[in-house]
Amino acid sequence: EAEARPWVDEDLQDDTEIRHKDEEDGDWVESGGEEELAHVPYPASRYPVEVMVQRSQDFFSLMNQRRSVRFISPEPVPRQVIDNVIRTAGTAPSGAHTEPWTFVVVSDPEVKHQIRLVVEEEEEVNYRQRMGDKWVSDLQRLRTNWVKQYLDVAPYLVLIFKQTYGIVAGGQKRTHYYNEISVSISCGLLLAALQSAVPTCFKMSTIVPVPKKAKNAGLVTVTTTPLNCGPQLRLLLGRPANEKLLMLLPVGYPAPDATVPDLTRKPLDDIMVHL
Ligand code: IYR
Repeated sequence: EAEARPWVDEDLQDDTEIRHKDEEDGDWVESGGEEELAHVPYPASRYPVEVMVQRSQDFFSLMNQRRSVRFISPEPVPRQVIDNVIRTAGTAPSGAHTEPWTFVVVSDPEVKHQIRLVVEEEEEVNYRQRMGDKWVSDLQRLRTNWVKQYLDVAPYLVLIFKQTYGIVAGGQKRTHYYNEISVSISCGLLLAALQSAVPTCFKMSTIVPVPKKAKNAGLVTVTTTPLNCGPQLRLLLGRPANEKLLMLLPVGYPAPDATVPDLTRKPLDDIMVHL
C-alpha cells in the first residue's frame, strides 16, 4: 500500500476514524460529560449588505495574492506577528473542541540547520526513489527539488504537529476526534493570517517602501509536507510521541529576487456547483 501511494506519509496515515492501536494501551478519559459547560448568548451583529459584499471582495483580493514563495529573505520578522498568526491558527474549530495542535516556532539558526539536514536527506530519497518518475515530472514545472535553502534562511520555521491524542493531568489519554482535519483547518487559518501582513487596500501613510523588484511585500511562506521526516523532526524538537508532523512553514519576507511560477486559478464556475 505504501508503495502504491507514496505521497501518503508513512507516519501520517489519516486514521482519525479507525480506533487507534495506541487506544488499547493506556488509560483513557471520557472527555465531555464530566464537567458542565455554560452556554451563553452569541453576540449577533451585522454589516449592511453592500459592506459585506465589499469586505468579502477585499478579503478575496488579499487572499488571491497569496503565492507559495520558495525564496525567502533572511530579514528578521517581528516576533509579535508570529505570535498573532499562531493565535489565529488556534482559533480553528476542532473535534469536540480538543484543540489538537502544537505549533513549534524555530528561529535558532543551529536548530534550523539541523532541520534542513533531515529534510534534505529524506527529500533527496523522495525525489530520487519514493516519488517515482510521474510525480517528479508532474512537479517539474514548479522547479522544486530537494535543496531547501529557505530552511536555513527564513527567520522562522513553523512546524505544525497534530496531537493524535491528548494527555491530561495525571497522564490519562484523551481522544482527539478529527485531529487531522482540525489541524489542517488551523494551517489554512495560519496561511490566511500571514497574508494579513501583505498590503493591498491600505492607507498610503502606513506603507513602507519595498526593495525595487519585490512585488509582494508582507510575509510569505510555502506549504511543505516533508515526506517521512516526521519522526526525526519530532525527536529533534523534543516533541512527545502523540504528536505527528503535519506541515512545515518557512516564514519571512520574500527575497528581493524571488520568483513564482506564473500560475492561474480555476474560475468560480469550475470550482462551484450551485443547486
Ligand atoms: N515535498 C516535496 C515535493 C513536492 C510535492 C508537491 I505535490 C508539491 O506541490 C511541491 C513539492 C518538496 O517539498 O519539494
